[in-house]
Amino acid sequence: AVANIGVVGLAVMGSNLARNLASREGNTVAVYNRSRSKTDELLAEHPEAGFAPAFTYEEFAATLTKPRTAIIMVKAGAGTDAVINALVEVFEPGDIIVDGGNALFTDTIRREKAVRETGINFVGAGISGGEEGALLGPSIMPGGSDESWVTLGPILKSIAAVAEGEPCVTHIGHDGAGHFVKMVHNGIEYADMQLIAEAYDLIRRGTGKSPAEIADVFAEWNRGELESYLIEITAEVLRQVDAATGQPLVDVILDQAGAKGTGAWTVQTALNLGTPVSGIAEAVFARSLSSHPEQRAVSRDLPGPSASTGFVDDADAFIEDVRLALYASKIVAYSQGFDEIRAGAAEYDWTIDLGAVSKIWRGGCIIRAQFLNRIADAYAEAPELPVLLTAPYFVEALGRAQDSWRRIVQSAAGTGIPAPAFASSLAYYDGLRAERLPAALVQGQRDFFGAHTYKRVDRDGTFHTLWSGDRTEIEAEDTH
Ligand code: NBP
Repeated sequence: AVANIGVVGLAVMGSNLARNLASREGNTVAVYNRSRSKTDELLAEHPEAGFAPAFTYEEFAATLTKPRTAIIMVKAGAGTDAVINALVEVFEPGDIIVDGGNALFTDTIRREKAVRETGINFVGAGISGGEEGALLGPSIMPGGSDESWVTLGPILKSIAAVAEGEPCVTHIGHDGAGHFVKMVHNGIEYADMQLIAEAYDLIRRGTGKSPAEIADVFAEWNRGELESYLIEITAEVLRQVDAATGQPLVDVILDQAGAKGTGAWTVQTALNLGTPVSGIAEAVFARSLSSHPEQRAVSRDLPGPSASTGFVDDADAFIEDVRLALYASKIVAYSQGFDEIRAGAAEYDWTIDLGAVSKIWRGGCIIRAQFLNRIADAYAEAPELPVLLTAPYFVEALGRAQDSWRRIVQSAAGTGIPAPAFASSLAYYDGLRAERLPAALVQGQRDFFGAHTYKRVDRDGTFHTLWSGDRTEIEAEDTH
């Protein structure tokens, strides 16, 4: 046995992670892939890494020092189960199996339970940052037991991205906690991308500026409170010119956004938890809407607004309004995401340090941004904060932004430019603020057709109105 860590699955993510591990002092990395060709290729291309190759699971186990530690980087789903089953056969109690793929957290909970019975530790770890992150330093969100963190912590810290001197990894919580947090990270990423896309669309259609000019706007924004990786790459994408046609690349890319499913998981899970992640949901649905060309084709001639849809009078003022609307909506999206993590922790009995989560997202991952420091500050001050956006810093920012935010949502609606994530974030904000919600009327309707009962503002108890009788009110059993 020569290797202190192993990687199973040598496609782009696994081979980059293996190279990252091998580049760290003191590591010898065992590598295994189902089809031999990927292993051979990696060895040939990276002799400097000093990999210890294995061509069967038995060899892989024999190559690893005890307690054996292996990171699985295969296609999430059946592939993960196949590899886990194979490793359980050749590993021993005390060894550690890490799934670094994008597993659904409920799969991770199931796998952890099954593997634990063999005495082997199982850790589901969300790894963010794409192929470059895997190679140079990802943000890592490991779940699993406290014991496995003792062995795994130093290894993961050595390969993670570093933000402000701190490694972008922390033990998130037990069993599925890491993959849950990674899922919500991806959901927030969907929302952030959609909000940026809406900002671009509003500026383009509102001011007539070219993509290259809008690239300059984003580059400028990236020097202020919106500073983030996503804003930075947005400027780069908008500046790109298509070599074949000489047009802006963004104008020749088909406008149908793809998705790999983690955004949908975030929303499905939020629905189960009863957590309103409306900004994330709008982002997922905006991608779905874009990807139905047949529906869009038959809808093209639907009537639009009768008001003039000419360019705005003061482009600079409009752009500043869009910037503030983007910032406010972004605060809402992150607040909703952290709300989902809190709800998930309560449901699945995890202790999750929300401030620590925001800190490990400052580097290595797609949503990395200065902004995350503000979230860390908010939770440092009030760890049990029930709504992130009520932290003093965000209250101030929302107060500063809200007039602009309202103007932009109004102007989007008035001119027929779809801005679903901007609009729903504002509606969420106003819903939270409302002294009274029309939920009272919904309760009345539910009582009318289903005798679902209601509570009163002025008396304890549960009540039902005899709608089909004399319409007097009676005390009722609490049914729902
Ligand atoms: P893929 O998701 O494309 O998976 C390919 C790998 O899975 C190959 O090594 C393949 O082996 C192996 N595999 C399959 Br498929 N079925 C297997 C089985 N039954 N037994 C053993 N191995 C099997 O690779 P990737 O893009 O490198 O992603 C790896 C993981 O990382 C995924 O879970 C992904 O969701 C996650 N992730 C990806 C990114 C990203 O930016 N790409 C970011 C973050 C997380 P073979 O060579 O023999 O076919």
